[in-house]
Amino acid sequence: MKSYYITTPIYYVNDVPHIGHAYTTIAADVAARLKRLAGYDVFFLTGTDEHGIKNLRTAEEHGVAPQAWVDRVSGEFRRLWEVLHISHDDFIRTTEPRHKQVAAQIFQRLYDQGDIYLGTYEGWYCTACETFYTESEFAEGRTCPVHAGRPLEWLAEESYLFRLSKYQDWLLRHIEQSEAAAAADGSAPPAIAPLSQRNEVVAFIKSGLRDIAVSRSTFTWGVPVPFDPRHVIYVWIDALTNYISALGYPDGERFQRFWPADVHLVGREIVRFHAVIWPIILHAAGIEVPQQTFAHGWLTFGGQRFSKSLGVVIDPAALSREIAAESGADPDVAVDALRYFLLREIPFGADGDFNKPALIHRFNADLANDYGNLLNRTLALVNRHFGGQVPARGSEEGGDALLRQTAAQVAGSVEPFIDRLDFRAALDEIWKILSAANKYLDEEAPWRSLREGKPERAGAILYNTLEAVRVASILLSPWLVTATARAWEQLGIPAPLATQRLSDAARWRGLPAGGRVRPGTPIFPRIERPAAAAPGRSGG
Ligand code: ME8
Repeated sequence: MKSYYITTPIYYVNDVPHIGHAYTTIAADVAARLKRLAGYDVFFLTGTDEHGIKNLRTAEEHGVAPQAWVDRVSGEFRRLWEVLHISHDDFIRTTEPRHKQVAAQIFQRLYDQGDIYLGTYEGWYCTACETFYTESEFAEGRTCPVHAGRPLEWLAEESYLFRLSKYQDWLLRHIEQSEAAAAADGSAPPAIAPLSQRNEVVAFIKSGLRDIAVSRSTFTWGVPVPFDPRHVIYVWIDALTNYISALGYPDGERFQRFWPADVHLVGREIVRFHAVIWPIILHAAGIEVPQQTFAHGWLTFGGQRFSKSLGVVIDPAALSREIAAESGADPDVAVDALRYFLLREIPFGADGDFNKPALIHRFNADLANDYGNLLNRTLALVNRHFGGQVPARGSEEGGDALLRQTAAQVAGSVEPFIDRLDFRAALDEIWKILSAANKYLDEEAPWRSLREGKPERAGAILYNTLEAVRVASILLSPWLVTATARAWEQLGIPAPLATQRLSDAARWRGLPAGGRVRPGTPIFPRIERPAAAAPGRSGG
């Protein structure tokens, strides 16, 4: 069985999660679920980044001991992931002993081989990013290039440094080789995607890598440097090792099974840490490097990046509750709508503005109409004219073959889009089935066959339409976790949706005839009210 290992960044616990964190985590979840559907042995990791000055300062501001603070906020992340139906296989926290031990071990190894040395480090630092910036990177007035308007702090302290510069040429070669392999074989991933981010990273490397500070000595909230307890490991070096500590590096069974990672999914502001520093650390330590870092764009609101540090936040759980209240949908179905919307509306990789009217439009047009109503009206006809039993398949005629071909073609084409993390194209593809099925039902018009005294043909048309819904439901299940399970119940298929694979979607006429359908209330009731302003926004 082939394995697939996908990660999200581990999030800082200086504050509760917002929709930006949900965006990455939902994307990773959809990819993980789709690869499970495709039959892969999947490991999906997320977690929290709990050390460093940023978390420490927030705990102090709240008058709480740092461990108590990070326990609390890390719990908020886990609770939100439950609400959003995130199916991670593990949740790693950098304050756990299993992690600290690996971070220290890697650090020791790099020191023993001479890649880490004692010096002093001076520079301008952004605490929100936990990063030093050089003059060429400053935004106006010596402010942070990521957190608009935030002043940088001058830091000068004794620090261990890592010989990043030594590995510059290796890294460029590695990136080029991965791209040559990808060009030769479409299924091999380039080391950095999308191309815009790759170009930015390569230009950065070519401008000359400098050795970086990898320890701090002015506070103690971190993993102690094993050979010099006056220092703690710099929070980014500590955090990056989560991707292997969670697998039980070096001897764990999971490490053997899942490393190297297939993809580290990150926001574009942290692509350099993942695509420059992390592969160099791994390579220096003699560990295989991940296949790919994929840096997606920023979710913005009125053009401003969602960010607690910037004071622009939406709580995804509150937003889902609001959608549920406005539509009358089940709260879990409202969560599905949010999962769907975020990955349908914005091309993954580009920045995109969050817009609630657009969400409502997608809810009504795509989910309530194209998917939900297709199921409702077909089941109503089956109920009325066939006593609630899935009619017989009949022989193929009229538009049947086209519908069958569309479904088969789509079922076979979704996975490669997910391998490229092109969620939008994957959904566009799946929508071909729903559009074809809606058109098919209208054009084949089973009510006409009934009037003409051809109930078998009417039954066959309804059968094929339900079959298209069956195929679409399997393919949509990574996005619409609850709604597809409801649709599945209504179709009355005995085998649970959770046991289905992509191969079941690819098999036309898999719906058992004669089964009893169970029409229920509409899964996605239309939202009739005009959209209110987006919730949870605190000053800008
Ligand atoms: O950077 N749009 O943690 P963090 C899109 N602890 N994605 C967003 C977003 C937005 N407006 N806001 C946040 C850290 N994200 C480090 C990571 S990994 C070894 C250490 C998502 O809490 C996106 O994935 O600041 C971004 O990279 C991440 O949250 C930053 O989370």
